[in-house]
Amino acid sequence: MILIGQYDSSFVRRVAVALTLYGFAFEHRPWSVFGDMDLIRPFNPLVRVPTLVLANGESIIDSHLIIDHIDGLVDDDAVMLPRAGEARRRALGTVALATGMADRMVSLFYERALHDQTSELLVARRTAEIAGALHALEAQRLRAAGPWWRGERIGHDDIAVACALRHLAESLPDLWDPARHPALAAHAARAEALPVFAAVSQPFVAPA
Ligand SMILES: N[C@@H](CCC(=O)N[C@@H](CS)C(=O)NCC(=O)O)C(=O)O
Repeated sequence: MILIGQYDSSFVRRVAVALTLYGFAFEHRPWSVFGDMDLIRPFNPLVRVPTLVLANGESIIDSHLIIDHIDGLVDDDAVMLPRAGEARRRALGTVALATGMADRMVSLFYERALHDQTSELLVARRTAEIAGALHALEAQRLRAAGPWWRGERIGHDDIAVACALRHLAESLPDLWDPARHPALAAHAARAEALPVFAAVSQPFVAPA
């Protein structure tokens, strides 16, 4: 398997953390969606990361689909998401909130960085959406008593939130105040202290 994309993307990072925790060997191509567009395009016409290239040459695009694929390769006792039922729906809801917030972060970052004239309307909308997602995630984390969202074992929901928070703190630092979201800050610190998060990391690089 080949994983394309840089670890400053929370989407790429959550896939790499999951692959590593599951013990899957993979090659990493830290290609940039700006500097390495021509390298990425043959594997993903949308030129987005993460893209996972399988041994048969098939590409899987989008972190959700990649994680769905690798979850299908592991045993029930190892999988980091409930297979069915209300627990699955809730965990996926947390993943959707965290990755949806990251989508809004990417949109806001591009709006600020790539447009000569930014849309104040869009900036205001994205800023409010990110604040709303942080508020909702903080409330969820406060309700979760254990070390991780669903108890003693780390899951895709925990990984998605931690990766999104690091991505936020580095790409849009003015929007992240740990003092306003202490439960999320503690969650991020617990995740970032794990060897896998240290190994799968890269400081944020703005598009040149
Ligand atoms: N829904 C996608 C989002 C992936 C995404 O937005 N990746 C960004 C990097 S953080 C990207 O490829 N941006 C390039 C672009 O949109 O042109 C996923 O979960 O994989």
